[in-house]
Amino acid sequence: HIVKRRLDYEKPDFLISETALTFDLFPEKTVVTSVLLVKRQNTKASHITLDGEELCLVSVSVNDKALSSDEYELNASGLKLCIDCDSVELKIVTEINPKQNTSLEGLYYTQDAYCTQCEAEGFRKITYYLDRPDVLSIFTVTIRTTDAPNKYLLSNGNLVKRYKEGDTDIAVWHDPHPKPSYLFALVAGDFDLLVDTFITRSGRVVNLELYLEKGRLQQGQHALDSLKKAMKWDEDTYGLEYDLDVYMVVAVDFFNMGAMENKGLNVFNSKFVLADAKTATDEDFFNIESIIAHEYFHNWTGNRVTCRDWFQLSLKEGLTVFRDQQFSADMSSYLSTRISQVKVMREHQFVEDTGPMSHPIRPDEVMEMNNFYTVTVYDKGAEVIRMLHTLLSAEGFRKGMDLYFARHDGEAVTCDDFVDAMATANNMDLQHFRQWYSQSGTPLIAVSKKENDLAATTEFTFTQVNPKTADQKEKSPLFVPIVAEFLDTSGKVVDAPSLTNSSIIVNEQHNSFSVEGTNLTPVLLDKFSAPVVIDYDYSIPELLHIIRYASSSYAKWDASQRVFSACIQARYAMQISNATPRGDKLINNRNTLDVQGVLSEYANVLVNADIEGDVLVELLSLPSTETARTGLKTIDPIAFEDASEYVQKSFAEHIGGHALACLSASQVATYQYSVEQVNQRALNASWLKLAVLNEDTRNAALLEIEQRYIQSDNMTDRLNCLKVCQIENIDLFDKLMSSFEQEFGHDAVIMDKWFGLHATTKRVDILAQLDLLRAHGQFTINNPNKVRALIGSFAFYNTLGFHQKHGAGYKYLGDYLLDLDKVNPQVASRIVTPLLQFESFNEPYKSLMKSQIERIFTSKGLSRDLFEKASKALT
Ligand code: BAL
Ligand code: ZN
Repeated sequence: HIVKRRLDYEKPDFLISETALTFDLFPEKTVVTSVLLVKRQNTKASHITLDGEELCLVSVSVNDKALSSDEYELNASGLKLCIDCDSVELKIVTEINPKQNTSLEGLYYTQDAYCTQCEAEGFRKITYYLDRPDVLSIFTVTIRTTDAPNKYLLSNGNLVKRYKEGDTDIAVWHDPHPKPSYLFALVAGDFDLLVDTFITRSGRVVNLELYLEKGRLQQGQHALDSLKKAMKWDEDTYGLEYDLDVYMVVAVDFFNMGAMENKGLNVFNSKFVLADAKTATDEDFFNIESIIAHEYFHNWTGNRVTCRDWFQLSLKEGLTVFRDQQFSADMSSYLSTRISQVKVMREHQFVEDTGPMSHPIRPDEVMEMNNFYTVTVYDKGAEVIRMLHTLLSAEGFRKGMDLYFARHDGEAVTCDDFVDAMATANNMDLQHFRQWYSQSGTPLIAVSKKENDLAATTEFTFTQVNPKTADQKEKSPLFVPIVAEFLDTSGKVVDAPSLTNSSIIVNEQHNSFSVEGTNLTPVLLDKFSAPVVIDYDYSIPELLHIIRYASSSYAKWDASQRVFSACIQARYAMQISNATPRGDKLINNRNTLDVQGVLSEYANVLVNADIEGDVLVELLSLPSTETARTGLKTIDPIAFEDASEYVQKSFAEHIGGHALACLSASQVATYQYSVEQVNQRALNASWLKLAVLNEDTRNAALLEIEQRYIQSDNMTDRLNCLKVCQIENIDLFDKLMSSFEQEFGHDAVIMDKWFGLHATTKRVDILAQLDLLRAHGQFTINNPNKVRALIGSFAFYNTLGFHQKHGAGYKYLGDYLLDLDKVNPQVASRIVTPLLQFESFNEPYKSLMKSQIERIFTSKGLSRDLFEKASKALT
């Protein structure tokens, strides 16, 4: 397995100006005829090497002259032949087996339909080609089938012709926009079709077409509405208009990713298209809106301007995630969307950066590109773009975007080109800022304060620590904007003229800032203005002061996470050392914190302060383990989980009585996906959970749950009921889960929720349960959604089941991954993630996890995907 390096990039020797593909579709033997107009760029080049994997070559000819097998070189990764003139027509015929293709990369056939996935390097499983993003070509695609059920024959661009020749149905598509091979798509099958139109701001009519599994037409309406909102939003916010006559979205059940932005023909995982009140949660509705928008936004940030090479992936993904985040914040609640983005960063991206897969948002070395569709490239990438937006303001950012498109429309470019456009348009030096693209790891910003009573000022010193990561030993200070405010003892925000755009710029190892006044409480990193960890020794009273008085709801939530985390760490420290707490309320020391006292005071603040419902729901939620353990290098996962449960239950004891009262008072309205209702349902779920965890109200709350589960008209409430009794009453949980299965057992998409809930249940016999669930009629190892729902949920979220003392949970995952790797390496490589983190756990967990990685590493026939991760973990 070869490692590719970013700095080894070389321009292609040849380009392909036109690509004509003809597909004769048969499930087990599809014939692909490719006619390429090849243009030589480098006159010194005498040979072209085309990428190709798992293909059966039938014939190859140059300018109509067939080559014999001694006129080309063929190996497992490609085809090399001589081209010693500036322009040739190359014709290549290959055969492929879409039905056997369980990797779901290239062209595959499932559920009576053909479908493709080419990003990043899947096109080479269809035909020999220059399968790299900087080779842009005009595609014409002919699809031929004798299979009558293939009613729809779709590809990119505009439909040129649809006709019949004898028994053969033929469709011809032409895409006028030059594109790299990763944006190619083909779909053939029978679907129900939901249609609408969108009139662009310049008055062009675009046909919108959603292709859905038969019988599911109604469930596509939300996705279609979301698409129209996204199209309008991109015109209003960035002046970007759609550029073809038709925009198609096809939903399929078997898909490795969430969705794919192929030009004019998006392919979606059906989980991110289908929704109605009865079958989808508020979260599903939210995700659909955001992913539909994300793929649509790629039409400009990704398709019109694409990446020069795959190391630049964040150029399109970080930027497009940022754009979909902006859109979601405009469509729904800013607070909850921002908090969920920050949770992704803290719970997944920070974790990735502490493990063997740590990489900068623009990686330097890659063995298998599919391994780099990561939270770092996507979500940290979006945070880097967000920092630019903060530094340049919305207006300056828009100017930069305009220049970026003016300069690069139709090109394949680099992250540097993007930053150059931002810098030039704003006349700003972004040299130091660029380091975010090349440096991995999470900066730790230690903050200390020193009061000068005489001058009545406070000096805050920021010390930037950049811990080394698995991929980089040497680090330097980054350019970090920290949005901040300072509260006086009465809760008023003091004037701080040294702030630029509300930000403190930390750009050296030590930066100091002086603020007028003493006894100040700093509110730091508001809205998570940079992907960093703030290490300031907040006392509990300071945190409660922020929760009472900070001007930003985000800051209140962040402070509340610190209150809970301090309690969890205190309890954990006590459990680990088996000591009894000394009960000193005010000392901010993990070992001596009076957890009950803090929780009681905190509950008091929540009950008595006038807090809006959408903020309250966030303040009632405990942090995840990953957030709560901040600062602890290794933990005992079981003891930590116990500590977290103890804090959760104690908090419920302090606030639970109030919870039931709030719940009963809440109104039940007919389901609508609206900001108000989403907040209300989330708040109800929090109250329900707390009321069940509180001993005094538990029985009443459980009765309420059963009733609500039966009576509710929507999946959100029902799933929330199931989640609560999953924690506290396994008998009721089992009863309701059986009823769920009876009602929805026929529906693959809905049953993923059921598999996920079972997989995260605390049971001593969880592994036997998993075996049973794998034998369920709806489960198949070939479907990534099923595998993620069952095995993924177990490995990522079932702490007690996964981290078993003698390693049975780890072995279970190891066994499964070795089987899965033969079916679908991409999915196997995602689900191995929890095992890679062994350095973060105490013994015996660490060694037991590591031994599974060693076992995987030494197994025969391992995919490039798993090999790369396992080998890095063991280095
Ligand atoms: N480009 C892969 C799927 C996505 O990020 O939209
Ligand atoms: Zn994307």
